[in-house]
Amino acid sequence: MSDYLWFEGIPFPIIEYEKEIIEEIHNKFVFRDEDTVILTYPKSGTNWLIEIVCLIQTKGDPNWIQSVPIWDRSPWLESQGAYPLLINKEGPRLITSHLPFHIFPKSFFSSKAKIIYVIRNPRDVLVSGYFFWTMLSTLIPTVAYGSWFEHTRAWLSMRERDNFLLLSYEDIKKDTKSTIKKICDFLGKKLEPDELDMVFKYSSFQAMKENKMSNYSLITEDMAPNGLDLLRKGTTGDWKNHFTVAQAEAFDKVFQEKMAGFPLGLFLWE
Ligand code: PPS
Repeated sequence: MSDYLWFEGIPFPIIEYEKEIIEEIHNKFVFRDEDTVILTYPKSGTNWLIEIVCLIQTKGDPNWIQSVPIWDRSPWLESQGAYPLLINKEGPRLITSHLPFHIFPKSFFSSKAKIIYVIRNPRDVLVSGYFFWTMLSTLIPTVAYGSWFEHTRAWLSMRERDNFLLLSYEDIKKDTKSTIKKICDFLGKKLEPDELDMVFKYSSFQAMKENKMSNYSLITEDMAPNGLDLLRKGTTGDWKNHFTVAQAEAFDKVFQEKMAGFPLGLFLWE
């Protein structure tokens, strides 16, 4: 377990994270009402959402997403570098986080800051994470950020709040334009039809794969000696190519146990 930093029962990858910072964020980070947070369990479509929200902010103009790295446009709250950057940033902030509910900054719960929480079929999360984590130079033996079930159950308890928008990777994939409109409504933004087309175009899988500011090709060799393929496949249901029948059955059983009590309509994936 030496490749992890453990905090409040949650493992964090050792690179980029420090216990003191996570603790300070939890207790002292002050949310502002105009902040927007993209919150996910890893591998659920975080970067896709960041790209969409950035493009909504620029009304489809790709200049910003093509000139500034994605992690500077929407800094990762819990990472070492982001924290000083965020507290000194003026105006509305776009913030990314994978933090579980119980470690999230306390100030959020008394603010009007907005959260967009994206869920994805945990079977696909597992497959996506498997391919991604094995490309990092530190071998990661367990799941960073703890259990998908705990993360999802706790954050879903917020789903009726006005400042919380729940989306699923599968819905975004099925009808991207409707989802973009939904995000605009939530953020109080309005796009003309041609602006919406541009947001759609520049946030597509192919456009992101080719955008070096968003495809993680800027990540240094010491962290990922063979490069990182963030935009791997971008599909739903890839787990069927990787799970055995026995694994799929075992997963179903655990899913039913862990997510008992939640309306099944929340989890409409294959
Ligand atoms: S991370 O490392 O946790 O921040 O990863 P995250 O961005 O959450 O998830 C990566 C997966 O999202 C897919 N992705 C996309 N799919 C469709 N369209 C677009 N534009 C897009 N951008 C990212 C990406 O391909 C990863 O999924 P897999 O299944 O591995 O391909």
